[in-house]
Amino acid sequence: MSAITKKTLKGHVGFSNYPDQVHRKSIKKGFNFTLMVVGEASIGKSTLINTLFETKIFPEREDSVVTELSKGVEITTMSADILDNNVKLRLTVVDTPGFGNSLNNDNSWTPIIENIDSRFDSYLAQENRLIHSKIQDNRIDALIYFIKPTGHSLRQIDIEFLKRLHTKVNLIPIISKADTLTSEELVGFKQRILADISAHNIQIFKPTTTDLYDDLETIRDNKETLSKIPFAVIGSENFVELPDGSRVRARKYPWGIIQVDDPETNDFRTLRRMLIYNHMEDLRDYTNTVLYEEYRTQSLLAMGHFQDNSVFKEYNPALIAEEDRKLHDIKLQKMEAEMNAVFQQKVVEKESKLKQSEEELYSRHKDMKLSLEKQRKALEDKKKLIEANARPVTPMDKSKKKGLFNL
Ligand SMILES: Nc1nc2c(ncn2[C@@H]2O[C@H](COP(=O)(O)OP(=O)(O)OP(=O)(O)O)[C@@H](O)[C@H]2O)c(=O)[nH]1
Ligand SMILES: [Mg+2]
Repeated sequence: MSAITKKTLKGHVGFSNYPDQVHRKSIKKGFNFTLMVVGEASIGKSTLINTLFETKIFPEREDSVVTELSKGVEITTMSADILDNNVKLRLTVVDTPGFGNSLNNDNSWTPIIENIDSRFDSYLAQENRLIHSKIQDNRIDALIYFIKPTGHSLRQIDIEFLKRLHTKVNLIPIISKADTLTSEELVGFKQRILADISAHNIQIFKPTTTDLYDDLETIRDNKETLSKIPFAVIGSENFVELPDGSRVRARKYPWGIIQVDDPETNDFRTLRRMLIYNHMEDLRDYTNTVLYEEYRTQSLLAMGHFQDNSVFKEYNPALIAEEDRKLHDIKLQKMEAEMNAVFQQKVVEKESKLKQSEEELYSRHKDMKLSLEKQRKALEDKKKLIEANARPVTPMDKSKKKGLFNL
C-alpha cells in the first residue's frame, strides 16, 4: 500500500524538478508552499487539492488544523509534508468553506483579505526583528478561485472578489466540474470569463511567454498553458483500473469514465504542471518581490516611514535603522548648531545693550553732576550776595514794630 503511494508520488508530483538553484537550496530543509482555495460549498475544492497533490490532505482534519469562524467564512489550514525524489515539500492548504454561501454576500471576502494580510503582517514582524534566521513564511503563494460551471460568465460576487484580491495574491481562476459542461460550452464560457477579467482590469497569474532567457520549449509550454486559462478542471479521489491493469484517477459515468489526467477532456494536467512543476518558484517569487513588497511599502508608509526603493533593493531593517540613526544624528547636530548661533547672537546683543546702558548711565551721571555743580554755584552766588547786603538789626526797628497792644 505504502509502496504504491511512494511510486505514485515519484511519478506524478514533480516538484523535485524544480529549477536547480532553488532545488539545491531547498533540498536540505525542504520548502513551503501555501495555497489558498476559495469557492462556494461543494464546488470541488477538497477533491481538487487531493487530486493535485496525490495525497489525502482533506478530509483528515487532525493535528494541524486551525479553524477560525469569521462572518460566515470558516478558514481552515491543513499541512502535509510531501516527499518527491527526496525533496520535501511542506504544503499548506488554506480552505475557506462558506464563501459565497449566505444570501447576503457583501463583504464575504473580508475574512479572506484579513487572513492574507495577517500572514503578511506576521512575515513583516519577523523581518523587522534583527535576527532573520528563523523566519516562518506563511504567506499565501497562490489562490485558486473556483468559478461555478454555469456556462454564462463571471457572477458579480466573482468579480467583486477577484477585484479585491488581485493586488494581494497570485490569482488562479479555474472552472470546476468541467465535466458538467460540453467542450463547446466551455470554449464560450472561457472567452466570456477572460473578457470580464480584462474589462475589470483584474490581474491573474499568467506564465510569461516573452522571457528572453527561456528556451524555446519553455516558451512553447508557457504559451500552451496560457491558452488554457482559465483552466477547466475535473477532480476525483477515485481510482479506476484500466484494461492494461494501470490505476488512474477518474470519474465514472453510466456511459464510461473520464480520466482526470486526460488533456482532451479537461485542463487538470496543465494546472498541475503550472502549479507544481513549472511555476511554483515564479509564484513564490512574485508573492515575495511584488505582492509582499507592495504590502510592506504601504504598511511602512502608514507607520510614517518612507523608503526609497532605488536605494534599498532589498529590505534590510538593520540598514534602515542605521540610516534612521544617521539622519537623527545629523538633525541633532543641525539643531545644536542653530541653538549655538542663536545663543551667540543673544550674547552679543545683550553685551551691546549693556554697554549702551552703561554709556547712557555715564552720560546721565555726568549731566547730573554738571547740573548739580551749576546749582551749587548759583546757590553760593546767592549766599554771597545776601551776605554782602546784610545789616545789623537796630532797636529802632524794634520799636517801630507796634502791633495791636502798642497802639
Ligand atoms: N461532476 C463532478 N463532481 C465533482 C468534481 N469534483 C468534485 N466533485 C464532487 O462534488 C462534491 C463536493 O466536492 P468537495 O471536494 O467536497 O467540495 P468542496 O468545495 O470541498 O466543498 P466544501 O468543503 O463543503 O465547501 C463531491 O461529491 C465531489 O465528488 C468534478 O470535477 N466533477
Ligand atoms: Mg471541502
